Amino acid sequence: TDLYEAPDYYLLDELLTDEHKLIRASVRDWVKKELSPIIEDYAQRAEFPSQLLKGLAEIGAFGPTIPVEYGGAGLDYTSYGIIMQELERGDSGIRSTASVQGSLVMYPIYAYGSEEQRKKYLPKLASGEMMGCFGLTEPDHGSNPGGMTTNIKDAGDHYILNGAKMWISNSPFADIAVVWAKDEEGKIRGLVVERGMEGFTTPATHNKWSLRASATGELVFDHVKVPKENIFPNVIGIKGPLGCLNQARYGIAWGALGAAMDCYDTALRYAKEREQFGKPIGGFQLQQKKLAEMITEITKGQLMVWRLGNLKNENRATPAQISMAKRNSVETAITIAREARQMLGGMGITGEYPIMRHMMNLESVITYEGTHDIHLLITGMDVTGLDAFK
Ligand code: TGC
Ligand code: FAD
Repeated sequence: TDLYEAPDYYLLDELLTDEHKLIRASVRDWVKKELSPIIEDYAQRAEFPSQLLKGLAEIGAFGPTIPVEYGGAGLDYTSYGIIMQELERGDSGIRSTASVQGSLVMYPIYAYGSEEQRKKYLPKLASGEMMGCFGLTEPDHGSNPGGMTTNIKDAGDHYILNGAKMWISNSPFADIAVVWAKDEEGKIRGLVVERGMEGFTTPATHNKWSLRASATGELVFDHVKVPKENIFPNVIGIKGPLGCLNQARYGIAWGALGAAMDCYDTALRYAKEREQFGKPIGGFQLQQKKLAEMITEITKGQLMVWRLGNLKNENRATPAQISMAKRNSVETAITIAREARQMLGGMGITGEYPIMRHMMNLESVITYEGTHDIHLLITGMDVTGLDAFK
């Protein structure tokens, strides 16, 4: 079981409640028993392990912060972060599925939806009976989602939706899609599109070298009739989708550190066992430098997300603070994955160890939910007051 003990160099466990530790133990246990034994095989075959959905719902990975009356667990943001950390120690793609369902589908329905929409969708999404996806990015508008061209036109009791979204996690199997589109006045609105609506298709994206165990696809809308009751009444403008991203990016800040921990754990154990030149490679200074830097960066990252969690619990975390943590954690994880991969020598490129899979997954994580560059520019704008985007 020592395989699954997280590095805790600064005794951060003392900052967690008993409930946090219980949640962590139950998710960690599930990852160890259900996810880790199968994930490499699914990633190699580029297939999403859909049998995990039920278990993900049971451990409370879908919308843990959503209130109990709507099927959520009503947990705090530290708990949410811990769940994402443990899932991503298993695989970034499985964490993605949970991020999308909770932060990008359930959150907007809860925060911007009508009472009818909340009651109709949230309990089923929490239980995994219904799966969702989030359509913001378009073929020509990724970092600049405000330029989107997907649009709705008023047609009496319904809207007519046209356009296309690209790179959408979970789209190939989702039952519903939270879609962002411009109305006739150019204002961004969010609406729920259901599988089966005429003119709505979700072609899968193939040939990915990253997040291979996660399903990615497009959303194509060809004159789709969407009932007016499916539009979110309580938000207008780009701040709607960006508000969802705050939730998901916060979870990724914790999650990516989980991937980093798994790479560090693996490299540390390997370095103590693998002998060359008559002694364990962990006894050579060059390998110790790598391990020492890894644990230092993980520890700094842990402190950052713990503090961010507290700010989030108090509703004081700013979007720019969340950007900084998302960027830092992913940078930490991807650097650690690359160093850890080298420490395993040739074995590091095989599926016998999780490192190469984490490393390739993190190439998506550093790009989605705002690229590394975009988050840097958000920090730059925050500290200077000058907008480098426009
Ligand atoms: P800008 O002019 O700066 O702001 C427009 C309005 O939005 C407000 N705002 C925010 N509100 C809430 N949360 C945030 N994070 C916000 N950021 C900005 C802002 O205050 C303003 O409000 P108001 O009332 O004054 O109008 O907006 P902009 O159009 O210039 O864009 C800024 C920029 C570039 C930072 C933003 O568009 C951005 O973050 N781009 C990156 C796009 C992105 O992250 N896409 C992610 C797609 S979803 C995804 O990747 C899912 S992966 C899923 C998985 O985990 O598998
Ligand atoms: P671009 O925006 O074209 O960026 C290309 C490069 O230009 C990047 O390096 C970027 O940093 C740089 N750049 C852009 N603007 C600037 C600037 N102003 N200054 C300096 N450099 C700049 N989207 C969804 O809506 N829902 C999902 O579920 C979803 N899931 C995803 C899953 C995967 C596996 C992937 C890979 C992506 C997913 N995305 C999703 C899309 C993701 O959010 C976008 O890929 C991301 O926002 C970047 O957009 P882009 O790919 O169009 O790159």
